Amino acid sequence: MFKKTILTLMLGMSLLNVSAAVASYDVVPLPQSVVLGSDKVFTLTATTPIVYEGTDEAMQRNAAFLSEYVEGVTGMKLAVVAKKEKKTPSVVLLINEKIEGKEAYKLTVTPKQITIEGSTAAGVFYGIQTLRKSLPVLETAENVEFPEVTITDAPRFGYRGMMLDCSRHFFPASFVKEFIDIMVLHNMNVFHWHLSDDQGWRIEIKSHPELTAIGSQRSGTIMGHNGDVDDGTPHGGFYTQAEAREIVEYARQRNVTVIPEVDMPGHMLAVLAAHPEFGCTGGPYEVCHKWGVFPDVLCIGNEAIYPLLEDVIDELVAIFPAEYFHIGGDECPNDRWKECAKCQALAEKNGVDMKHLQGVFTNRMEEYINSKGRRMIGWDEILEGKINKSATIMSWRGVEPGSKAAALGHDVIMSPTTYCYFDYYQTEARGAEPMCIGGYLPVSKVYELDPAPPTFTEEAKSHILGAQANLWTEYITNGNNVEYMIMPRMAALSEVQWTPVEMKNFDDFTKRVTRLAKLYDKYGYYYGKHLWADKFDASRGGW
Ligand code: TNX
Repeated sequence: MFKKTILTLMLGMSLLNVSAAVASYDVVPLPQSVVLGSDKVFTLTATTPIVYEGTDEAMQRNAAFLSEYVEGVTGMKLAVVAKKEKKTPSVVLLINEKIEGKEAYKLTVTPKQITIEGSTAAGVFYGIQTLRKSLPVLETAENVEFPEVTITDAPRFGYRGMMLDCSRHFFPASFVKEFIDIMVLHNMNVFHWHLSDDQGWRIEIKSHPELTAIGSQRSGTIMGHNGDVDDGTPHGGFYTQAEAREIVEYARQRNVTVIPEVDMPGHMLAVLAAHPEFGCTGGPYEVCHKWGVFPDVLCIGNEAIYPLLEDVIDELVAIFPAEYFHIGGDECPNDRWKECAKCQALAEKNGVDMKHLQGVFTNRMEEYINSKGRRMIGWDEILEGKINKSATIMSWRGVEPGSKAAALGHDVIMSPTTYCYFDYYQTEARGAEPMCIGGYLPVSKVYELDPAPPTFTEEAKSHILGAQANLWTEYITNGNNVEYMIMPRMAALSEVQWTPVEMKNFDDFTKRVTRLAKLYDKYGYYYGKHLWADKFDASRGGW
């Protein structure tokens, strides 16, 4: 019996050696320049050290990440060392100030050394991501051959975002970290955290414990697409400030900035449930069981709401060091304001009509956010008020609002439904798919987005910070489902965000994303299989 096992093992290993473990630079997102050298290779083995330069903590962490990645994919545990031994073939991580761009890197493979250089540790980090994705995905490997190459690379956009709605459904902090890991795998650097909506308030505010005590729990959820039947199952949860800080730090170590969003003055029923006096009618209100846009919003003519909002902002800016704070601002009907004496008085005082009243609120919030040394982002509806140029616009109702905003001189993040709404179906064959909000957004469509198209003036282009996809979670109740909705669409988005537009090619991407999907399999991620006839099982949908 024992002998037989040994024999099988030996056979297995010799088979592995036959299928030589060779790295491939066909990675996602496609780097700017990949120049292959001669036929020579660098052979990475379990004894190859990863050398980082000096005492920089971030560089040491980079080395540790690389070691972890290599182990995860090949099983080889590479040592991390602070000094290079002459003659020892090594992977060397270096800061090189001559490399232009703070996220740029150069990856060089020669038979003696793999070198990753960047002018910052973040640049080196992206070189590490490319190296990690070039590894062959095997059960175990004794060594991996890296063909000689010089890769020079930098992202097209500085803002490469993903939004996760944690209000409609709550996801535990451990899953939020996993979401960040998935972002890192796709070279993304901004996590937009949607922390409040009508259906739940999800962040602890120490000066207002009622926000989570009441606002984080709903007593049930309507079934189907706003059907008549409530599931009667309580749903709730919130992140403590300690958890939020831990997530911010986890993200920071991986070069991801976390931007919190508190959606106001609409989408606020969870707050009104705790503070009925802050609605125009006085309520009663409840944390919402349904999805949609609701007439009950904050009574912005009531001076008493502002200390609460300011307390929330104060506590959040202390947790989130990001340059930006997102105030939402979408889908805020003015039906109640029209009937409310306080809101009418506010409009009169500011000489605006009801249509432009939200702008008065937005500018006031911006002023407060600016006084905290931060900049404000809002969904594109905020453009409808007369707002300041300093506000950054997140364009979701198509590319058009963003194009208009950029022409007006606002900074813009492109996140149009037509390319970036990952809550939409991935296929038109909806039969066996998990229930979605609607729509149709295949991987190929995501790939088509150009956030700064040639039709924009150079001036307007300079205002496009980047692109982001949004995962609204009305119909997405657990982490597996989140994974299924974002991958591989995130891979397509990563080339929109990172790769020079003239190098994008969907057919070529399809080949490379097929390699990347092996890594998805290795990590045990759920993902949509619609691109692959051989993996697609019609009876199970894309699962
Ligand atoms: C619109 S996008 C919304 C969300 C919904 C989403 C569903 C935006 C700023 N508002 O409240 O969840 O559509 O796709």
